[in-house]
Amino acid sequence: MKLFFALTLLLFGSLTSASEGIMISEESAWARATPPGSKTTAIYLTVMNHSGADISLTAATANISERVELHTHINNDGMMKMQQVVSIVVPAGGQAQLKPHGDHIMVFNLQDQLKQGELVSVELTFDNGQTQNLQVPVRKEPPSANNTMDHDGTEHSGMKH
Ligand SMILES: [Cu+2]
Repeated sequence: MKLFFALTLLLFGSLTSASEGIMISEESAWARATPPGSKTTAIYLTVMNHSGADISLTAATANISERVELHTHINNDGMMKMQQVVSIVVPAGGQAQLKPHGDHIMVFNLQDQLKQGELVSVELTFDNGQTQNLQVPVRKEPPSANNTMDHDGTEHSGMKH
């Protein structure tokens, strides 16, 4: 029984490392700084899939709240609205960009204000069995000036859920 378990681990380990699968672009990751009193924020990052099969992000946790959800935006009669989703697909050989006005990791019930320069510990779980841990810096704006920026820093603060 012990041997079988060890063997399974070995097999699984070699399989996942051989296929590489998911990689997070760490420089793309950021959590939005919050104004005082705000209970929600969002985390954005780019996920790359180096495997030949679609992989889905199925869960996210963060050390700043018990309640973290995967969200997207939908266009509802010209109004952009946030909506919870069960997973976010990262296409085979492609990437998923979590960014403002698109898919994002939503954080509720914030206890403390998030300030620029702080770090959030995030764990992502994927349906291929991979988990990824990363430290996400808190920022007021996206890390790259090349992003399609609209300087909408209030995206989540006025949202109703
Ligand atoms: Cu949201």
